Amino acid sequence: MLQDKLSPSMMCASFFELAAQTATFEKNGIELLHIDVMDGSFAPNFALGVDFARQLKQNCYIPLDIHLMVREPEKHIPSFPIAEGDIVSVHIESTDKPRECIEAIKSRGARAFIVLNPETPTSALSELLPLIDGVLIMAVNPGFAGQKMLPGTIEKIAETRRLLDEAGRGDAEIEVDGNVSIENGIRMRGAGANIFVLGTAALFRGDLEANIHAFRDEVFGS
Ligand code: S6P
Ligand code: MG
Repeated sequence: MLQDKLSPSMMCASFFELAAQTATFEKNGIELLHIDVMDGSFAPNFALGVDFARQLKQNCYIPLDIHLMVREPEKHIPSFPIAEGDIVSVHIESTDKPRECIEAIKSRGARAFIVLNPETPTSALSELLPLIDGVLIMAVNPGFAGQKMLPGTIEKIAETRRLLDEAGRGDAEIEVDGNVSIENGIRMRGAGANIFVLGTAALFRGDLEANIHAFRDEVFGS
């Protein structure tokens, strides 16, 4: 069974308390830090970027989970400070060169995930199944925190898990992003997700440490 992992969405963090918040994540064994990168075109907003990722890399030992919501990601992957243990996710619609992106990510020792938007069918993955390390499934349209999970998300997680398993890729992970509350997280995990991006729905409100414990208790049963 794949290891359950938490990946706090850093665009929801308090920039005024970043050092304290990342220290809390280290202390509580948080597995990944989710970094949303947008270009105002592929996704209708701007969020985090290369310099922010670099600062996190220099000041915190938790691996990075870089979510690229930009056109032509192949042009930007070389700028990011990635290494072994990090994840970089690329939207299938954002590039004509998904194989080049996957290779560029893997050549740096990082792990390559393909992202499926709510509207994107799982069939978009087919030729890439042997090459990828995981799939990031969007439960909301890219751009903003605080949205509601779209219908069909749970079924899509289950279908993706089935496709991966049938392709002999039981080792490939499924990450889910958007409105990962405790209630939704239980259903997402039941369908086969093992990496959970936590934003405003479950983490960045009130006491971070208590929220981490509550999510692990209720969703992972640990
Ligand atoms: C959305 C972005 C996400 C959000 C996250 C917020 O474009 O990719 O990573 O930051 O979904 O979480 P929540 O719980 O506020 O939906
Ligand atoms: Mg994201």
